[in-house]
Amino acid sequence: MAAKKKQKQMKETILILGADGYIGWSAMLYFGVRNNGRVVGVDNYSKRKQMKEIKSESLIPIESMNTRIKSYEKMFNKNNLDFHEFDITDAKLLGKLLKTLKPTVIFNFAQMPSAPYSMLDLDHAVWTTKNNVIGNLNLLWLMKEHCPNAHLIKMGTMGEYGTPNIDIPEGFFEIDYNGRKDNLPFPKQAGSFYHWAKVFETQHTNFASKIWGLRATDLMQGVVYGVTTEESKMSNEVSNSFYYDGIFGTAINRFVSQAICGSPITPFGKGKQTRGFLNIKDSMQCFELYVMNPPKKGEYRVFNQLVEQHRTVNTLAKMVKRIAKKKGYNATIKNIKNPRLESEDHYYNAITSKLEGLGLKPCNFEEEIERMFDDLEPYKDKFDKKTLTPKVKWK
Ligand code: USQ
Repeated sequence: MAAKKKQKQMKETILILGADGYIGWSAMLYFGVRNNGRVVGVDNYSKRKQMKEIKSESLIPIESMNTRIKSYEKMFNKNNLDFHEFDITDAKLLGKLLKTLKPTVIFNFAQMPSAPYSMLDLDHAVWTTKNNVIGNLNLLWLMKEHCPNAHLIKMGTMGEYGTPNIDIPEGFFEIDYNGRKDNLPFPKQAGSFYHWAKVFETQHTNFASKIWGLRATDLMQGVVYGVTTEESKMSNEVSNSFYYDGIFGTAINRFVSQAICGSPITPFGKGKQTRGFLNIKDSMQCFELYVMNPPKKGEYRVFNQLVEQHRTVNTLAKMVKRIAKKKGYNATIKNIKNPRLESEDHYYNAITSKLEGLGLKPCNFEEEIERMFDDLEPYKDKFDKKTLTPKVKWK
């Protein structure tokens, strides 16, 4: 397996911004174990605060960062993880850390990840934009000053492209217009203020690479699903968060939760919306492949990071229902009024050949969904069904 073969060779100083999140904490553990250098996390704990704000919580209890790191040290007999609590929109604090740490790889996951949260009201749209766009802009500017050779791996989203009626290339495409040709960024048609914030981050990153020679990997990630990684399943003290509510819960994670807690599975509207999906473990493997295969100085490159595509939410709902039956749950499906404004029946075909070229070996989709039932079963009495209802409307 590609990921294992390269394990011994990794000796980087890795900075993970957004280290307390669903993806960030999994990455802290993943690289902590596999990297022979330091792995330093930063987070402002905004997600923990937002869960209180929306009166929900991670289904799986999560420990403080201190406890998580101490447990990691005992479990893996390594002491290469560190953590700093601060907000990367504070340029002074971020600059100080970059100057002293001199990271060789920087992951930027320090973004508010929910489309509905950004559509709650004006304040939330503004906050999302400020948090996500300014945080990334600070990072780009301060990388230029303190660690211009570091490799930035930035979390973008497939949602930046929207759902065009043509194939979606990896960031750029050749266009022939009025007899002239050029290789241009693919048009962006995001569907929420969250997704638009990602578009701005993408444009800033591309521009900063061009003018300052930064190396950057921008990953257009599909919808991530799954509960545990190889490391986070080893002990409750290093557990990862899991959200299923109407604001932070995403499609498959919600569908499996609904099946377990006896609520109908809810495709929105016609349910023919198609997206690309990948397991959280696939996501980790992709990150490792980027670290092991960095871009050249001044290179800005884009990967479409998804594995399962051409899946409508109706198809996913039926698949989850079938697997639920196998696991002893009698799930039902109810298409509900779509709270979002989005195309509910459209063409969708994203090119993903770059990751295939790097040797990604994805997990088996159905097996992983089945595993989710096993992972969530111990928490089945903890679901708060009230929070499942999507309440944020686009209009
Ligand atoms: N959907 C349903 N029923 C539900 C929940 C969602 O039909 O109960 C539908 C939505 O209408 C949408 C699709 O499923 O058409 C995906 O929605 P989602 O909530 O799973 O994901 P999304 O809002 O698109 O955002 C998530 C992450 C975000 C990431 C994005 C990748 O929250 O951080 O950027 O997935 S992508 O969707 O490819 O843009």
